[in-house]
Amino acid sequence: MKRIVTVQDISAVGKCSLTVALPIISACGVECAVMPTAVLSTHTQFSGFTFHDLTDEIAPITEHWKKEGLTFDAIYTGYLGSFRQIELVEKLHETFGSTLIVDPAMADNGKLYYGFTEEFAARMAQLCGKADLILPNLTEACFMLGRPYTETYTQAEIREMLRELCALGAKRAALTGVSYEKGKVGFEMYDSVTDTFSSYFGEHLPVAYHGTGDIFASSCVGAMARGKSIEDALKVAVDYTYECVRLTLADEDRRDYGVNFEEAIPYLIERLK
Ligand code: PXL
Repeated sequence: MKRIVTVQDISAVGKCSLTVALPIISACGVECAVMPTAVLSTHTQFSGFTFHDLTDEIAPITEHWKKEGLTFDAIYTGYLGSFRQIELVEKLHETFGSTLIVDPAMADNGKLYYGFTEEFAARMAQLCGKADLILPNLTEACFMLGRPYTETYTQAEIREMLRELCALGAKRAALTGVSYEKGKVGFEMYDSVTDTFSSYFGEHLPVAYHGTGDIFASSCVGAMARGKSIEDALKVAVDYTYECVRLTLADEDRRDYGVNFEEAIPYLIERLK
């Protein structure tokens, strides 16, 4: 069985970061070790959330894992809250040398999340430069490239951005939430190793739920660890994320802060067969 480690916060309520990465990656049949970076009462889109930083735990945990001779097939990072956490992730990567997958979770809909700055986005771009695969949405890509955010774009513009993202140093960049046609949404990826583009689109439901980026990245990582090619893993992520949103809309008791990813887990398991 493959073992990966994911580095992100625990938002106790909010259906994002570790509370989705751990169940989704486990459901894929992959061991998911966790490096929790902070504990929050909820994600930062709620008001009045509590926050307890765990940055000081990262180096000792890394040291212990090293002493135990542990190895990881991949390191997957999500929401990181500070410059120091990025630096410690770089150390973790130097220590274990595994495949690095970075979801630079820090912005959406043209805006940075609470607490982030343009300087942080520039530092995140440096971490992305060390990755085998990065999974930004369009807003995150624009902040990392210092480009203005626009809601409309052509495929040529997306491809230009993907080349620029790989010019940061990332081997492969997949832009998520890409839509060239009304009613369709998916990814476009550039693989700088093979100099090829690929894309895939599913049905676009006219809603925006928080946490879908984390669900997309987690299912992609799980599918890769199960032996799917990166392109096929990204397709699994598109289909699973769609299924999560579809089931959420069908649920009269749905929460407004996240999607019913749990209900879609049987679909994910089937989709991986
Ligand atoms: O889903 C990204 C995310 C993760 N963790 C925390 C967040 C957010 C988005 O706002 O606030 C704490």
